[in-house]
Amino acid sequence: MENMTPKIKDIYKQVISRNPGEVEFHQAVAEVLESLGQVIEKYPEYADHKIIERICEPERQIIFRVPWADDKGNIHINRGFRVEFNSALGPYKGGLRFHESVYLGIIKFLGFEQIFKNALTGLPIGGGKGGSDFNPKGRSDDEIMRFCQSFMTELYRHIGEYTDVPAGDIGVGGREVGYMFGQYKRITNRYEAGVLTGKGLSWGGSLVRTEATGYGAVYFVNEMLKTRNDSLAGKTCSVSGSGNVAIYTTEKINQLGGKVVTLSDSNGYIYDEDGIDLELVKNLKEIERRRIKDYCQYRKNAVYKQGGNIWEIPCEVAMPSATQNELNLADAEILVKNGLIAVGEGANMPTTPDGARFFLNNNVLFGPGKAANAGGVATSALEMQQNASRDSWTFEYTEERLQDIMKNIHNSCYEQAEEFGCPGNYITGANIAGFRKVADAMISLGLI
Ligand code: NDP
Ligand code: 2IT
Repeated sequence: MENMTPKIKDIYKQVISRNPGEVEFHQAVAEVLESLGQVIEKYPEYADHKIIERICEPERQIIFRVPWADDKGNIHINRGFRVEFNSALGPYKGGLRFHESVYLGIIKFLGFEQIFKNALTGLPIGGGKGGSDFNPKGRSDDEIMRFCQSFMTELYRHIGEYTDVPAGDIGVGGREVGYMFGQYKRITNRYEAGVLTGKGLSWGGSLVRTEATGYGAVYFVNEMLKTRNDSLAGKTCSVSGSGNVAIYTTEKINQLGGKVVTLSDSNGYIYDEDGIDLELVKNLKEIERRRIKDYCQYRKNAVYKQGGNIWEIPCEVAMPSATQNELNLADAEILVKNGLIAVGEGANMPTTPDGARFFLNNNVLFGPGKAANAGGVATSALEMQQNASRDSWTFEYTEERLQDIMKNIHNSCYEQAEEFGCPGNYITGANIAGFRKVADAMISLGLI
């Protein structure tokens, strides 16, 4: 809060008192508002139109009951959410998260971030997010299906290809999107492919969507490195998580000549000094749905550290790709001491604010999530384009578009940071670039 102008600080205080207890949401709002002081000074119309106050208030918030029965017939009640945050630039767009930690504050932080991220892509998508406190771990396929069907039985009335287009996030991948799309189609009697993204390739999905977040994050890091005449080739990299984003981050780093030596899950991390064997990881995680520690059964040089701190492993590039606040100030200090030069946030808000500040103060290239991980949602928007034209593009063409989009995002963050007097600060650059796009559209659309 110390970096906010007095006027913006007042707005922030109101956000806290209107949304009590939602600490992740407060954190995400603070990070954006800290970047906006000079913007409001230079463009007073944003203040006249109360854009900041309006942007912090979701357009609509939906909370609903999700009842389902497990394989033994026991009944469970979960809570479902969809926060439709901002539709100035297009239909609400953003993933669904199924994780036991989900509550309104997490969905709101993710939805808020999504507004600016989606604006940065340059594609016509507004911001939203949803999910449930459902814990999918250890659940059978049938249980997952019943849960997804129950979830969609309420959600279907709120979404649509011109209204709100969900996709995956933590705990929601191709399998879950399939069950939800099936239920949507059944209830509505409409094959409305553009209502969800992250679909299977044989029924309306896009090539590269599965890879897009990880690939895009690596492209972003490579663009940052280019500004210092450097590249990923030969770099030792640490990636956290072992889900969708972590796997395809690892794949693209390998393709660009870097070496990933770690992966993790919520129980611990693996360290493989020879470089992660990605085919083994894909088999364990994507096909067999096992834990990352099992990797060490097949790779004798690899070690597993239960409950360990992944950021203790020396690396030049760190790509936190698991969850929010997984990298704190103490971790940042260790990483910098060990020779870190760049961070690309594959996850949403994985670095704590003091950790991020430490990186900036120590000349580490820092790609914030809303810019670095925008490749996933950007490719979702490409999936929507293909659905609208009933077309499907090749892998090469789609990947080329993704790469262009990531370059453009990098350049607009870089340029906005320069324009507003903080060169190399991609946090401020991303916040300002995203904010201005949405703010200008909101003014044009009138007081709605
Ligand atoms: P997955 O469900 O595929 O994988 C999540 C990974 O993160 C798992 O390894 C999981 O471990 C770990 N993880 C989740 N929660 C926690 C936690 N509380 N503490 C420690 N580890 C945790 O999700 P994704 O890979 O899709 O998402 C990862 C991150 O990337 C999230 O922040 C998401 O919001 C973000 N993101 C995802 C996009 C996408 O397209 N999928 C797009 C942009 C951002 P475990 O199995 O033990 O839970
Ligand atoms: O955080 C994110 O950008 C996502 N989970 C992807 C959202 C999407 O609509 O593809």
